[in-house]
Amino acid sequence: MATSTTASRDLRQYECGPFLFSDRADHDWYDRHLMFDHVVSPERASQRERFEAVARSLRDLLTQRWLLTQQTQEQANAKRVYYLSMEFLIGRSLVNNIVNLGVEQFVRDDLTTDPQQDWAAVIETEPDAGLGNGGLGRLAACFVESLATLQIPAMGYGLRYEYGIFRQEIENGYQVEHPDHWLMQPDPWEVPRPQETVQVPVACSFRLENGVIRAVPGQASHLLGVPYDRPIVGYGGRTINTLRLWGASSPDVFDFGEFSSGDFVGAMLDRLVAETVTRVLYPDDSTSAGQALRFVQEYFLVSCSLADIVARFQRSNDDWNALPDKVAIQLNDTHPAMAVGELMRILLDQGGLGWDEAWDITVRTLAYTNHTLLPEALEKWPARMFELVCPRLLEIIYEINRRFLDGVRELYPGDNGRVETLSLIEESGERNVRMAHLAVVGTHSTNGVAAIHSRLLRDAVLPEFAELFPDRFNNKTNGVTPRRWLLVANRDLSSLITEAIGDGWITDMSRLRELLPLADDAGFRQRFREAKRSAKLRFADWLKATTGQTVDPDTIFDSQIKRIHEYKRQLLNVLHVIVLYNRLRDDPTLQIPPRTFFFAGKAAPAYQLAKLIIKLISNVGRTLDADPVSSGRLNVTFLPNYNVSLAMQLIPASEVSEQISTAGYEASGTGNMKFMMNGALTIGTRDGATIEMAEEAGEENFFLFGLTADEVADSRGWYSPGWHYDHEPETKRALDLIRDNHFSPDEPGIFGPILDTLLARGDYYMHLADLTAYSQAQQQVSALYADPEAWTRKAIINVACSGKFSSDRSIAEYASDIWGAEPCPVGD
Ligand code: 26Q
Repeated sequence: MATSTTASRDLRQYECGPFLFSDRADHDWYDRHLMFDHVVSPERASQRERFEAVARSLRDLLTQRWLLTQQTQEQANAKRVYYLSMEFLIGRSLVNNIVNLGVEQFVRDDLTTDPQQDWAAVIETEPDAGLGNGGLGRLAACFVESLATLQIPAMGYGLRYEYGIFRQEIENGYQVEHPDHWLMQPDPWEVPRPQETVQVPVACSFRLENGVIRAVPGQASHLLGVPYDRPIVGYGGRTINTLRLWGASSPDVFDFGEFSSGDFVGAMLDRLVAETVTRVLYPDDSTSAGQALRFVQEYFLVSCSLADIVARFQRSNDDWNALPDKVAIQLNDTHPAMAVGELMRILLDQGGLGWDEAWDITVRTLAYTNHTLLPEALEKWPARMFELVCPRLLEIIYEINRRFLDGVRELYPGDNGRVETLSLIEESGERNVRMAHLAVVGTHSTNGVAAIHSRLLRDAVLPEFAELFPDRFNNKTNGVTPRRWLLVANRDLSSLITEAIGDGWITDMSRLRELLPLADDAGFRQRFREAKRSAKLRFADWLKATTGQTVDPDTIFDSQIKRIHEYKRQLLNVLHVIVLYNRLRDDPTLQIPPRTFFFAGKAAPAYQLAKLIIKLISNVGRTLDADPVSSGRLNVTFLPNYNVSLAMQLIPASEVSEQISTAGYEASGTGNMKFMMNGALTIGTRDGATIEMAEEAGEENFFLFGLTADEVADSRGWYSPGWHYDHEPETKRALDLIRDNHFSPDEPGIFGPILDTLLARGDYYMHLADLTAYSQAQQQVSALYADPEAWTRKAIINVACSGKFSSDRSIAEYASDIWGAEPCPVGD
């Protein structure tokens, strides 16, 4: 690293976006941060210290633009979008910020001039901010980036979990969870704003009893919500929006009385309990276990965010009726659905409005996105939790329900069944609030995240609501940001695209269609293959360096990377691998193009079967490696600790994308889109957004197979996995091989629960129904791969037709159809 001011440091010499610079000629920010922030001599600075110094220099660089964005939006008094989400799966920010700011040249020339410095290693020291479980959290992160790129005044609100999604290690094939203390070292991107702390009233207080935190009903207290702001840089660096994450704290540092009397733990308790609220992300992505702490987290997010939104609104407006014209609040699933009650509370109790006026404003301000059809994921909260923590919200929810059901009775006299179905309150057993019902009734828009999902939501999950509110139900097909998932993740392919059609695609992905004619150009196909090859080599090097695992780039790279869940059917993939293995055992001379089957994903810590699936994948991998008949020809690799950074490495290198959920269960999927943009071919079911991807590219460029969602639903009554076992020899042999402990000689019987779900318990996700069709589709994949020209042609067509799946398109649709929000350009 150059520590002297040899080169001119004047930023104005660079083409680096619309920045404002002070008149100082001396811009050696990096050197200053490196030395002064940590009081370390630059030659001896660690990689981590170097990362922090680069990040802090970039923050300096973007500060004035960030402030200007806020001023511009405030002065314009433009309508603002607030995206409320319990999860933001951000990943690393350094390279994305450099690229979106357009300062690569500056960073290269000025910050990275030391030939000794290993910049790849510096980049790797940034923690992967894992404040989310999977798709829903990553979608929120893509959406805030697109909002900034489209220059829409917007803010994300979430929680500043001290521990993100756990770090996964694989020991002897088993998942082991470790805490992810990502904030151990100060995060250079966040700006704490203690002056803007908000109070969250809580109707109980807490005490420690034998090491367990217990609520004391009736003794009111409050929590503090401290904002930590992160810059969200739009592409081109013009708009820099804010992601505000709330950290929980308590008003009193400690009780001096207790401290003096020697009760040190008691003296610190309030603070301990308060900080527990944002200590850790719940690592479940599909079950709502009804934990009290999760309830408090949701309430805390809603209470802090609405207080902040309302304060912001009141700075420029004095009429509550203007709220829906100035504020649009999007609820990311039902997790923040208490916002319906909380906004009503503010309007009634603080604003002094009447019920009807308050209700009209609330409904017009809020909108709700549903992300799942799995019944076990639909949130219900016991009324007693509301009573304990926020009884006024419960009172308001009861009143919403009373008025709503009065209306229903008027429309459907005597139809008590319908009243029970629609009620916001579940009355059988313990009283529960049905959060999805609250969200539909209390908002003006309910959207699904892919066409098929929105249709099923309307027709199968909430038909009675759709009948009442037909205009509220709509679809917004998901998208992903092409900056992170193509431009940054895949430099080879993105350069090739830019060379061919210019760089307009970066902010207008529909332009990718201009690549279509090049699918028939042999020279372009050659270069496209070279880009894929270099991504494969880069991945192999990266994997070797970070985990020590080796992979053979001369094999087909086939990837299934996502949370481990039965409905996603990692088991179907493994069963097919075992089918291929049996074929090789029968005939070792069989020609099968060598493949590496990559798996990666985390299982919820309490989801035993998902954890056993990881063990099966690992053991199959080990067995096939050790068997000369399959070694080097069928490789199964489980990559530990799937996160955003791993996805950014593996997706560009992948040739086959596995999207094989039971039709009707994957709401959309977003990984599917990332693979498509990066030139992988998809083998998949007609589920989620995969259907729309195949529509865009043409089914002839996809490998679609298996039951449709309607067929799955129709066969529920009579489907019998045993029939497939009895009548399909390859299915039987694959299952028998597992049963005979071929993959578990040292732990006989361990895969019993997997065989049980597939055979004894009815195979709910219909693996066996689809196995034959899947194997046939896989055979077509192998056959096509043997013809590189035909393969590449389809891959290019896929990239060219992936434009629809940019989150810019999704956000533009939300902005015009749901939010009524418009760009607010930030000038120079
Ligand atoms: C709820 C209550 C208590 C604890 C945890 C939860 C919880 C947390 C996360 C429930 C669900 C989730 C996450 C769901 C999710 O990621 N859904 C995915 O959303 C993507 C974006 O729309 C879709 O592409 C995926 O299809 C969908 O599975």
